[in-house]
Amino acid sequence: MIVHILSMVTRAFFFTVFALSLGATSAAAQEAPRLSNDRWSEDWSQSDAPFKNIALGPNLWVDFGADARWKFESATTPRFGLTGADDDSWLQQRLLAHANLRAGEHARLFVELGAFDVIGRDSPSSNDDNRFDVSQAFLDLDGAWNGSSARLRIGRQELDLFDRFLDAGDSSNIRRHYEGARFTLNAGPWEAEALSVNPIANDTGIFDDSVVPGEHIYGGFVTRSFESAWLRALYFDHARRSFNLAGDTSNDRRRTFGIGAGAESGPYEAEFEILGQEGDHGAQDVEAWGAYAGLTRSFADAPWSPSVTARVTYGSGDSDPTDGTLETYATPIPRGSWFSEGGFTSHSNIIEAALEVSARPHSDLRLDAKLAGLWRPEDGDFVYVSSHTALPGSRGGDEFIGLAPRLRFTWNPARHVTVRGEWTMVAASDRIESLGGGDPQYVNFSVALRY
Ligand SMILES: [Ca+2]
Ligand SMILES: [Ca+2]
Repeated sequence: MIVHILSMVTRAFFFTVFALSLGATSAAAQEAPRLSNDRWSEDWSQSDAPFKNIALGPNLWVDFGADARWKFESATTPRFGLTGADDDSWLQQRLLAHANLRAGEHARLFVELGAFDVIGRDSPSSNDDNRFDVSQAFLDLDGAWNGSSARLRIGRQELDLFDRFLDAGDSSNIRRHYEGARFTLNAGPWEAEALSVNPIANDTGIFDDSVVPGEHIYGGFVTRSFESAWLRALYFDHARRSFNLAGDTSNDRRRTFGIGAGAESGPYEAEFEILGQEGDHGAQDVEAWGAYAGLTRSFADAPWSPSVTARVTYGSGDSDPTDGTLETYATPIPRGSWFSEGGFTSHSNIIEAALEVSARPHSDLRLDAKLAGLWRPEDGDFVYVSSHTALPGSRGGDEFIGLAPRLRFTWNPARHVTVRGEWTMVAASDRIESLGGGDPQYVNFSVALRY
């Protein structure tokens, strides 16, 4: 433990000295892009900031960059107190450094290395610790013609595709990584994407991460944009080995078909999505579906420019465990933080009906408050938490799970600094209490530096 803390502190010290020395010299940066979670997407080609846009040859440039995040998390009555997990608090440290080598307009190599530590956590997660490893290492080949463009990306990479699934897992200390190929095409109002990837299993040693055996995702989507609307069709095939769902651990292979649409009109913005799943879970057939609908009203001229969103998120549950058909929805790579970072709610067997208010008291500060009601569509199926973890004994009884408030803030006191916090809980239903459970509560606070 002491050695672990010393090693973590030493790394943090050298990293901070490095970051501060860069920050001190970067005031004169010109044409610097917005710093993004997707560091590869930043265009530094017009910048004279230190360590960016360094010419190596007549047609060769390199950008260097780094990220650090320290995040405190605390969980009280985790998983409704029904899985034997005790109250827990811990500190995460994420250190990343990347090089972006650009060869002309048509090729680039992006390599990102990371070191990750968590201290003080009693029940560690597989996304906590990694002494040193390759987070991303990919080659991009780009082409452009008549206003259209195409990109082939090959290698280890992150995916952050949709609001509710295939997300990068940024709330965890270590993000999700994949190995494979991804092809993106932009042509006028059309965007199309096809990918075939294997998820990477995080291993705590140095340069020892490798693909998850038996897990594979392939598929893609097509989006058509209109003047103030968009329409999308998607298809993904996801295979998982020994996947535990609805009380049965089996190989799971499910194909997800979906359509989504969004539109804006004046201060209103609407979005919907519907997804069907079919495939196999062991000896059972999979027949499941998920859906989302949301409507936002913005008040751009009012103080703090607030907006109000009403939304419903749905994931089907299994009505009968003995009928040979598994109806529990299990989205490919779910974005847990869609509900909250507390992990109280999963996309499986869920109806979340929520009202959210967002406001910007200042251009650098965003506040969000959400109140959600949580129900199960099928009382014959479990209550699920985290990704797809079933709460023991939760089959049967009332559908209502509880009321979940959430408060969040995001503050950018400087261009290179992001401070975030979240508090959330569930006022658990009588049904949860009758099982011996209670009200789970979660809070986090993080400071992130980026160069
Ligand atoms: Ca490793
Ligand atoms: Ca069934």
